[in-house]
Amino acid sequence: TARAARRELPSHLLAARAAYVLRGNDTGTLVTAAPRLYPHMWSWDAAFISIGLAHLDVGRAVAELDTLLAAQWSGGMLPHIVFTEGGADEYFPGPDRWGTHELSRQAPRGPLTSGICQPPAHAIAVGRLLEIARRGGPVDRATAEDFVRRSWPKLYAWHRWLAEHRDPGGDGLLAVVHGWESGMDNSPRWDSAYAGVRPGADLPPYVRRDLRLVADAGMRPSDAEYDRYLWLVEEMRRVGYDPDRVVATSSFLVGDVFLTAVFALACDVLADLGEEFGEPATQVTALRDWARRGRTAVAATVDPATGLARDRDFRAGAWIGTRTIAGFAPLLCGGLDRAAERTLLSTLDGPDWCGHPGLLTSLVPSTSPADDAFRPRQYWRGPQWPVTGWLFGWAFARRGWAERAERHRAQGLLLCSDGAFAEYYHPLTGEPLGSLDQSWTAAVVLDWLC
Ligand code: 9WN
Repeated sequence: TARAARRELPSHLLAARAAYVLRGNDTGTLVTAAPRLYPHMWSWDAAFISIGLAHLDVGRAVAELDTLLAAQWSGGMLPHIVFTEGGADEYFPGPDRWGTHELSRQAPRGPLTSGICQPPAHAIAVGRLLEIARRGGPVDRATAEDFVRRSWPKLYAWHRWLAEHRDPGGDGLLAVVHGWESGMDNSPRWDSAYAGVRPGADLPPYVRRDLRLVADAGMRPSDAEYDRYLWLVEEMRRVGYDPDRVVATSSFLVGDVFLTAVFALACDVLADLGEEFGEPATQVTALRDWARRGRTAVAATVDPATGLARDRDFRAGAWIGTRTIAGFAPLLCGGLDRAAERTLLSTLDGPDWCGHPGLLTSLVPSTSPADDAFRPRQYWRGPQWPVTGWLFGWAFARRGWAERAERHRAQGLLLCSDGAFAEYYHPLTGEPLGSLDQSWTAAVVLDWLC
């Protein structure tokens, strides 16, 4: 069987190797998302990475988030990439192609950043970091508590930016203007919306660098997809990354149900922290309100026919009902009535999803193995991602589903027990795919183990 063919490291070696990966990818002020494929800091990666770092060194975990927060745009946006100095030519699109420092007054002049965002998992990370630090000594505790006080206003500004600039429907369903913002770049979720993105003849030429860095180009998005990714960047450049003009003009504008669920969760975590640390009551109330709106909006996307949550293509005025991991967004943040939630949980456990007989482990695959769009080796079109596994497990624990959370943790560890810390895994065989020694994979494994 697939499992018998895999090597499984014992926990102590797995933990040691995870720590080694995080240390190895550490440039001093930031841990790159991966050693070669992603030589910079990514926003939501940094959140998960800081959780892993907290198990090794609370001060270093705090420094990681400080690096990200230092790159915050003046309007509040946390950029999806913070570029490392010197690594500019190693990843495409790099700072020159984005040109944010020349085109936008809101962008920092240094460090250089991309011009879009990613799912707001940061408050969740801060909450977890604080929990971990409080299990340590007084110095760790003070370091983490001081950090919460320092970072809270910045995280609040980030959440406010999302609520103010990314709710085009006015109902709490937050929109993305690029598939990269979802963190699930080439998920079948985005295929129909990308079909409406027509790269202009004046798209400046470019050379991809990612294809040389994976074992097989079929694990990455196609060239046709990349043309669209770059065209959207071009559109944003033309409006100087002004947040409202971007939303008004981007040919891609999609209500992202998964990002909205993460936002709702993160708003509640940030509100909890705000209450504990005596932050302004009006801001705590605003966070609770955004959380409630987010949960309601997520629940309202559910397709009565399938019970799965859907994204919303604002440009086409249509629901997107692909069978992907995002369909389970309501399980993250809650908001469904009991019957609908029970239906969704049994879909999750059923044969089209985690109960599919061919799966090596029962982590949620990025796309249903029973769907025609399922591609088990290709990125967000089928593989299991340890990091989304962590997020579901953490949310299940928060929702009081201890047994489910524990099962998730055990299955995640089984998937990652080969010690490759792959970016994603073949759900049927457990083959490690994409980048190896991926930082956020190492981080979530450490958190699962400690
Ligand atoms: C584009 C860093 C990032 C993750 C994303 C993942 C992938 C980038 C890429 O890598 O995206 O942002 O070049 O493919 O899809 O979730 O944050 O690990």
